[in-house]
Amino acid sequence: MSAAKNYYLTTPIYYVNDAPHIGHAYTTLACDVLARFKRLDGYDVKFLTGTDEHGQKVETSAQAAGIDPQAFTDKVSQNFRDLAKAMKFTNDDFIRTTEERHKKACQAIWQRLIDADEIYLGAYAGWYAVRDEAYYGEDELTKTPEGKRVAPSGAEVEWVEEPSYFFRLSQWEDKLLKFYDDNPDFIAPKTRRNEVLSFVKGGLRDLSVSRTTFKWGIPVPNDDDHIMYVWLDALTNYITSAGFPDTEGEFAQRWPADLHMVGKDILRFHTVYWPAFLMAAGIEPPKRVFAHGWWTNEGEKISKSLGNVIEPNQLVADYGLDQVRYFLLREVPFGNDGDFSRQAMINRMNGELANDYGNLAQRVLSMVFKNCDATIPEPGEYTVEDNQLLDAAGALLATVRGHLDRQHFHEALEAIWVVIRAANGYVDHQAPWKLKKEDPDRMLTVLYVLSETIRRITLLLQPVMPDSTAKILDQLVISAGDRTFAALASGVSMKAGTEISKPEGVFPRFVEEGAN
Ligand code: ME8
Repeated sequence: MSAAKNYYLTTPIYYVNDAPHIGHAYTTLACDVLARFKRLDGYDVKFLTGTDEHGQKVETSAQAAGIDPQAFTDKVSQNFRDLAKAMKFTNDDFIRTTEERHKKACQAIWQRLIDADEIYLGAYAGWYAVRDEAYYGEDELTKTPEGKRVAPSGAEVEWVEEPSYFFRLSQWEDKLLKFYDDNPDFIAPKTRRNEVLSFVKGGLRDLSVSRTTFKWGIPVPNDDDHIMYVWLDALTNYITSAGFPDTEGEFAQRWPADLHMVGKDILRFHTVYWPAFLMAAGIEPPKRVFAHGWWTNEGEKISKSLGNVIEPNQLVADYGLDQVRYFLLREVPFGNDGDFSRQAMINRMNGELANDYGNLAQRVLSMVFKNCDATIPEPGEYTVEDNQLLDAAGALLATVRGHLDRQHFHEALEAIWVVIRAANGYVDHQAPWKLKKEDPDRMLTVLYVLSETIRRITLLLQPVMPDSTAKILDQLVISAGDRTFAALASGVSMKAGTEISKPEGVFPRFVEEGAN
């Protein structure tokens, strides 16, 4: 048995009807940052992402492309793997719902639900939105000016009548409400929790969990006419990857998951259906579901028909990977909707990255290089100002950890920037370039305090900006073994006497083409 603390987190699995866009990159990026942070903080992490390959929507897209669904999903699923590579995501598993291990898990959970009498055979007559792969009640629909019925998400609905198995969701209302009550942190942010609570209090209908009118899905055990409803299939991925139906071994160690990260559009599936399915099957629900907001592009809703889809690869090509990773998590309070604008991207890139952080590292390391024989100096006695800055940098790990445990990325970054700004203020105030002549010993202490502050900040920024921070840590000649958060314990600090390598700027300014 390993003594390490476990942390299991997941992204939604993405539909393969579409090429990956900024929204997909956003969710997975948030998880990647948490996964990297937890690993550096001593956790044994499992980070899962993957693709949702069954259902009517995917079948229709495959037909439109003129290829069979398996060949189609093979192709599009690869785009999501390529995205993960391009964004340097560190997922430990990539699940595809067409894999044999997943079929086994789905059929096993189905069998548990049948054995517990939580599923019965009936007939469905009602509205279905293929785009959301979701059933809607008449009362939830509105009509467009053209007279089309649409779901609250804006998706068109169609009338469906077919034999169907049903999950006894109506029996789970009280049990779900008790579960939310006992687990106040299960749904975040708070506003989303309130939405779910009022939805459940409004009463739950039994849920259709099989379809007969198309074939692209996992067959229902002992009834080949039916395939499983794609959301029962999709949600089950989270336990498949943990080893289900084998409930010993990895599953015992990993489940329940610590965090399902999702967009606000799929909150109901994760906080109502999923815990109900699991409890009904005798499996513990996950510990937490966080629903983040949606991105718009220069104020407009992102959609293929508007032609304003933001491709992650293009963003990275335009601004740089770490810059994009930083921007997406810094620009918007995590949980709120956010707007992508070129100007906002450039402002963050030039202001916070090039001016604040990049410049701090570059000017301090250059002074160490030039004025201290390229060697981290030995500090003398500390002044009040020195201690203030060192204490602020020393307190950061606990602060950032607290924010990230609540998925408050923007606050974690802001806390780090408070120290970066304080460090820049300290440089200006202490003016080490003047001390060089007036008080060289004092200059050594000042440059030591600054090097140590940069080391702490940079270690903490690794999860968000892995490439740039690696370059700064290389310049400080911090060995690979000294880059975990164990190196942030109190009492651990920069080794005086370390010979540093020649500093080079790591965060270029964005200059508009044609500008000089
Ligand atoms: O819903 N802004 O898959 P999906 C931010 N297969 N995030 C966005 C976004 C935007 N504009 N657009 C999409 C599914 N997302 C199901 C999930 S899980 C068991 C099954 C993100 O391909 C957001 O995380 O439609 C959203 O939840 C996810 O993409 C939906 O991806």
